[in-house]
Amino acid sequence: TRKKVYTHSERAALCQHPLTQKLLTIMDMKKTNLALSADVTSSKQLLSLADSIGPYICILKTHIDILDDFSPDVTAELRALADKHNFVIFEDRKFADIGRTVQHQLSSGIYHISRWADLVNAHPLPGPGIIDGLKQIIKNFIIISYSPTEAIEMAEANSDFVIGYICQSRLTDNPQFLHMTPGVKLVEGGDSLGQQYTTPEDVIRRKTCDIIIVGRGITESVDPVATAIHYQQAGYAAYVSLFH
Ligand code: 6AU
Repeated sequence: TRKKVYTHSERAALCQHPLTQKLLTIMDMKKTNLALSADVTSSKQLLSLADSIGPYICILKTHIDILDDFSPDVTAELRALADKHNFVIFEDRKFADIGRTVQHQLSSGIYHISRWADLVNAHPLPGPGIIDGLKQIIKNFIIISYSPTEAIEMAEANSDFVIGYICQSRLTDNPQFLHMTPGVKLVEGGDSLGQQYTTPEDVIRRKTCDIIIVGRGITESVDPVATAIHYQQAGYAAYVSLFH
């Protein structure tokens, strides 16, 4: 359990990293700890979700390589929507190779991720070279914590660059690091391919993580905007309840 619970605005003041400050300020101002995982394969659908749900989220998470009809216009429009609605774009690329290769994957190819993403993530598995490679090109990234010990070591050694973790429960009391949790639905359960779901309340209150990442719970609902508002309210109510 955490020793002290900080409000988003208290943490924004404590953090050094400009993107962490920006995210915590957005969370405070927009009253949201919801990240939308917009895992759709049509550009039109992606942009429509970003525009309609943008007001209720702090992060839009993309898998840009699943679009059937990608063009550079899509990422330009995503950037415009990020400015319009004030959210951060997180490309969930899960880099996992040697430094030189991840540099190319980040800045070259079809997607030119470093031109439009605020945030990317990486596996700690390949060792420090992955950090050094990414660091030369992009300013912000998150480590995936399938191996918590390595993830924490890497994050602490690179706190000018790493802003947090993808994890299922809080890994560290250090208020500089944001904890973001996928596998969230309003009702617990799973899918047919091994995904496990827990609730916003469980993630924010019991596991004391900071951000809920929600995909199909919103995108496959009958009314995605109304459902996103439900998740926003459930996630934020759980955060507010930490102070009572
Ligand atoms: O809510 P869902 O199940 O529709 O989507 C969950 C999203 C997907 C996954 O690629 C991602 O969260 N994810 C991740 C991330 C964010 O890195 C890690 C993980 O362990 N599990 C997971 O589902 O876009």
